[in-house]
Amino acid sequence: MRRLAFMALAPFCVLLLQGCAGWQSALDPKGPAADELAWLIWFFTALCAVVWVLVMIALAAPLVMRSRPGDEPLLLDAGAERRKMRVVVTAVGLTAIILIGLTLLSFFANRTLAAIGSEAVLTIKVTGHQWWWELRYEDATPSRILTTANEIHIPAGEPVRLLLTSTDVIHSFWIPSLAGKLDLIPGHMNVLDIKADKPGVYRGQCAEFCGAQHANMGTFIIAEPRPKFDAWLNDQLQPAGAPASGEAKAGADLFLKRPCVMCHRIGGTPAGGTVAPDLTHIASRKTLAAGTLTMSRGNLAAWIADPQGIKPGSHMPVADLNGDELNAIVAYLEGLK
Ligand code: HEC
Ligand SMILES: [Cu+2]
Repeated sequence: MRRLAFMALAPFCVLLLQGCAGWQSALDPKGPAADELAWLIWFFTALCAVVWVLVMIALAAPLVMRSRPGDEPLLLDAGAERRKMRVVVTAVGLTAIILIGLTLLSFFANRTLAAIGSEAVLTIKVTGHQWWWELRYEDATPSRILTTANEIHIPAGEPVRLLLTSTDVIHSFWIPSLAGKLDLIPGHMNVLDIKADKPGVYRGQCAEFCGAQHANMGTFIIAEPRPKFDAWLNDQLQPAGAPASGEAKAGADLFLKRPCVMCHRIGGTPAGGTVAPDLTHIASRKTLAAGTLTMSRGNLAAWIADPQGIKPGSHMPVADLNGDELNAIVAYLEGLK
């Protein structure tokens, strides 16, 4: 019987545990902030589980205890009353101690989190938009300030400071494998320090309902070894490459003639819009529209042809392009590595 129950439950346990792993899980920590939080989660859960079991036993005990013959329920026994009183006082005292203890643990965990960014090597301003992430890599030299979107590259093993704000509604930045969540609030700057112990890709998600496409507001942290990160940053700081073919050249001209140019920036061209993702190196990103589509020629075309079908309500209008025009624009953007 027991074996049968085990066999029936095993698949669920495996599923449950699998749900705890992966590139977007607070229970699969990949950095010091997430480590601290995962430890808190497990400790709180274990302690509260023990308390819950004890309370359930205390509740069930009187139900199963038989009254002895000769017991007089209405007769007061001063000794027994005192004993019961002592049990209640002890339980209240223990509850207070546990609550204060857990509060202290949270307090010290917060101090650990705050200490991570004290030696931050890099500051990235993250601005939430409905429904994508604008990123600005700060630098004292203006020519080395990088603007990009949705995909956050960081050097692995080094603390990074994120400054979080928003232009429209409240969003929440959450990369569960690396840190806790923190709100992006219009007109206000929040500070979140993160560090990835090892190179890897960690998925994040807007964690505050921010409108129709809230669920399609993903982001990725790509932690790389220092030399690879530096190379990436240098590549990204370059202006967009010149169109490589006649078709791409036609696409570049079209891009500048169409409304695209009002919203999007492409470095090194007159396109200077700032209300939509910077497209200077769009083809170097792994996804489109904040994790909604994977990057490919087909998906680029699909997105430009019908952004409202793919992400209804998003702030990119459907452009009036014929097949050749669409192909030309895609050929151009596809070359912006
Ligand atoms: C009114 C402003 C606006 C116009 C005009 C516009 N876009 Fe966009 N575009 C956006 C916004 C906003 C997003 C982000 C949508 C999202 O992810 O929710 C976007 C996203 C994109 C993306 C994906 C970017 C990324 O980082 O994933 C591409 C590619 C793109 N637009 C190309 C174009 C092209 C080509 C045109 C012209 C035919 C165009 N856009 C016209 C606002 C605009
Ligand atoms: Cu959001």
